Amino acid sequence: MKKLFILILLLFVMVGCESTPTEPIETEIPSVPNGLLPLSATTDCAVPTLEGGWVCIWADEFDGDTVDETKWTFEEGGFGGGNQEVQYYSRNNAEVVDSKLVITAHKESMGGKLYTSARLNTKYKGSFKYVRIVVSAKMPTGRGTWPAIWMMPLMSVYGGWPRSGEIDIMEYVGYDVNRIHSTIHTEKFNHNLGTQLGYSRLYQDVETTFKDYEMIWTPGSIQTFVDGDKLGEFAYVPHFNQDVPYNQAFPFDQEFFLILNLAIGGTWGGAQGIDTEMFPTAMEVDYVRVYRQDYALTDKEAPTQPTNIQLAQLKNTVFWNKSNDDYGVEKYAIYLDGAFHKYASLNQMIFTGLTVGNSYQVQIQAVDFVGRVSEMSETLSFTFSG
Ligand SMILES: [Ca+2]
Ligand SMILES: [Ca+2]
Repeated sequence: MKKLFILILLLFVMVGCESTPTEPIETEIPSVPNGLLPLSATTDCAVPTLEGGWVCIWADEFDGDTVDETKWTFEEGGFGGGNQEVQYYSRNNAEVVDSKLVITAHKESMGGKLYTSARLNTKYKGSFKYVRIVVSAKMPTGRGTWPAIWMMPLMSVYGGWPRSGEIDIMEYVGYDVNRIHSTIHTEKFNHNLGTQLGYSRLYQDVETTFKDYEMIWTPGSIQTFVDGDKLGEFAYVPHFNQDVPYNQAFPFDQEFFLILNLAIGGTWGGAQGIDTEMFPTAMEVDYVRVYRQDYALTDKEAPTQPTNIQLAQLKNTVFWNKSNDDYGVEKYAIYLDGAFHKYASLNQMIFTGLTVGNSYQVQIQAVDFVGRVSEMSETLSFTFSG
């Protein structure tokens, strides 16, 4: 009896011990030069992290009963998307069914148009820069369809289309079955000039199976993928763009928002007419996930020294070889005569407002996302010409 009592007492003591507050487990918060903290994944993303330090910061799994208007805005009307498209966009053409966004085009008259469809964007609700976006989607069927997963600039700081850029992660025209396109438009490279930069490739079963349409966007680089297979790669190369400010070639250093739509007809989608028998036809989207690199946890090394700093064809402009870094160079610090002057987001700098005829000693230092800096570059002597 006494033994049993002792045993029970011991059990109580042990349980008591376990429930006593203990020291919190030490989680090591990395100390980085610019004080950046680790990211927390958004709770509504089914895949909160991806290998390589990517953390989901925005997502829609389309698990509700309706389109979540805290994340999406409907663009409604018969404006034709700037491409003479023939649909009228209505919110009635988008619904959430079985954890998927379904955008359906119908043959029905509305607002002077013969067809209806839907277009949604994340403007002011989700804007992103230097992210990885994964969209699982299934293309509609039919000649005359033109669905897209694409991005437009939030603030258009370099001016109206195409000066502030457009990123077409994925475009599809129904008359060219199974061919996926990926394109960027900028002031120097756009479809009005016939100079847009694009890639396209044939895939299989894009109208019957869901595929991951993906973009990885880092400073000076945009890559696109279909089910992990690289489709497009766009990079800023200052040597080949010496004649223009970097933003005319590559304005992708600003925030962009996402757009999902299914256009009917238009300059491209309607190039081979519209099959009036195909309706209704739908693009389905299973999820949209946006990831950002968790630099605070992943980045361990300083960037390499910028090299080969030289004068560009464009006056008062210098460019240099891009620095390498374990997780990317966020910006370059430009020094004149040993004093900090300005940051440049890519490896080109146009000087303004200096003293005409004065010579300056230019040096460049690369800065990564956690604030680690490279060694200072060699010096370039440069005379400001006004
Ligand atoms: Ca889903
Ligand atoms: Ca680094």
